[in-house]
Amino acid sequence: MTLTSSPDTAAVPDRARIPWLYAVALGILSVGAALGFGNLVAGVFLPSSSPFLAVGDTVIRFSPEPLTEFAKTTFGTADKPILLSGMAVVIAVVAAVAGLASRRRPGPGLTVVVVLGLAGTAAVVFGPAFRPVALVAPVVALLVGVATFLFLHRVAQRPTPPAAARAPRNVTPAVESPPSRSMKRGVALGRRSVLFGAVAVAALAAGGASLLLGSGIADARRVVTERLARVRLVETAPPIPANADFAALGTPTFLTRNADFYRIDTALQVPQLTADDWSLNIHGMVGRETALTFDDLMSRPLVERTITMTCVSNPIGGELVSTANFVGVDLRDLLLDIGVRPGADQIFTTSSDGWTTGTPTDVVMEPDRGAMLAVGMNGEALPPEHGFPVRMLVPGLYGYVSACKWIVDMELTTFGARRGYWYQRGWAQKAPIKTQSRVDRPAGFATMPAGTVTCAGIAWSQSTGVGRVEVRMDGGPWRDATLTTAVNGRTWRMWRIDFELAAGSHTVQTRATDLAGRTQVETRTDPIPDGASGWPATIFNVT
Ligand SMILES: Nc1nc2c(c(=O)[nH]1)N[C@H]1C(S)=C(S)[C@@H](COP(=O)(O)O)O[C@H]1N2
Ligand SMILES: [Mo]
Repeated sequence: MTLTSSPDTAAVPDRARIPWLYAVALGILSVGAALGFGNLVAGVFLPSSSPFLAVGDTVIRFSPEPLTEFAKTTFGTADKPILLSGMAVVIAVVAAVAGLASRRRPGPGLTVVVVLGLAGTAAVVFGPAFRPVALVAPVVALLVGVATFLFLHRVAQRPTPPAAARAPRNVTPAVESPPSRSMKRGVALGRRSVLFGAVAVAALAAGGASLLLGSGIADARRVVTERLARVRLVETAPPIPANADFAALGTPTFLTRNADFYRIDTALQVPQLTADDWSLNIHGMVGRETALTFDDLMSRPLVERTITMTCVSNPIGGELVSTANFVGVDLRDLLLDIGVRPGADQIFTTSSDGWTTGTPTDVVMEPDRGAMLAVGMNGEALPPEHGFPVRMLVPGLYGYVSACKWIVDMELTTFGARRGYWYQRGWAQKAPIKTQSRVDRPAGFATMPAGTVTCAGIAWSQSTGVGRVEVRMDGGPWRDATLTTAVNGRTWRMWRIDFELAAGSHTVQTRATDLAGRTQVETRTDPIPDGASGWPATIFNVT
């Protein structure tokens, strides 16, 4: 017996060896069809039940902290597309190997397809917010994967229908000669490629259609935006003065457009929660347990506040800081109504995708802190990426200990009783925002013309406010920069200053001091565990 059997000599036609290219395609198409249909079905039933995204979420949840930190700081907001692409490559390689392992018998490859399917199902089942309906998508994906694999395996192994079935028995060879071998080949390739191609198109169509399935969030947001336009605010944010930034010199604009607002979260797929579906369960050490609907929230007095948010992961000079006008309910007032029992030192919040954090109760209950449950951002409903329909905000605390997006649960408890997501991963339990400054102009390693060189940037110290920014060139004496009009203590403030500089390499450094007289710390530390410190230094050239 030979290892390679030609179609003519194979005793058992379905043991024919599949050409390697078809074997690779067999594996990839089976798994691709499974993922495409899994995504489509998830889109119809429950978006968070997509097996592919659930596996991604699981990868994030179990990634060691240094890896996630590396991903966040290296790729920023692109970390998620990069993770998903990486996963797609790994899965494609595994699928190709599965195909190659099944060039004769379907068994080995089929096993791999089933294992992948079960992994996707497990990721959904053990995900943060499992509901039985979430099983539909991964189970459909598994079945589609198995069926596609078996179907394509047959197609690949039986390129042509058996000769006997094709050629009429009693036709004389002289009249109609049997197809030559090369012709048979052509027919085989044709049929096989057509069927493989059809499966590829179906898988892509299913995957593509899942993207088109609007989640209804756009409509739900429009309704909330219109509602917000009609409400009477009990507290409005004063208009931002025209000279509140040095955007013409390269600082950010005072208010950050929603599309430009920095985004940090662990959600691979933005939770698809509508205002109608939303409710917030407030329980634990409270006066009376309360379940708030969106209407309940909107019927409370609504306030508008201009707040600068900062991420603890922001490195010196980093971009993870933005400012917006937020509309929502005053959180202190709400908690005073509900009642907080003595000893409840932690407000533990959970998002609809299972992320958690703990915020110090005493900070939220400070009369001037301005903590809120926000529903609006810069004149619109919260964008889905920023927590639609409701998120929490506490000026002066880094986002990871205060700013729960897609918030659905609030438990008044103690710090001893529950540990939030990032605290479990080595970050500080409490994290007030550190006074910081940043140089926006000149950009690092920029070349500026000799003479008067204008430097400009931002500084923040929520929720005290920036009182002073000092700047020095090449280690020289500190000079006071000109500051923009202060908007409020919860927001950043921009600065500018001119230097007369000769040609050569220069280094500009800044340090901010808040209105309570606390100066930005000189010692450089990493973001972990409670935020980066140190004076920024920007090197540039003058010619
Ligand atoms: N549900 C949820 N909320 C979250 C997070 C998250 O991962 N999940 N990340 C927090 C962190 S670390 C920050 S800095 C802020 C960022 O809010 P933004 O994306 O709206 O700028 O959200 C916070 N709220
Ligand atoms: Mo953050």
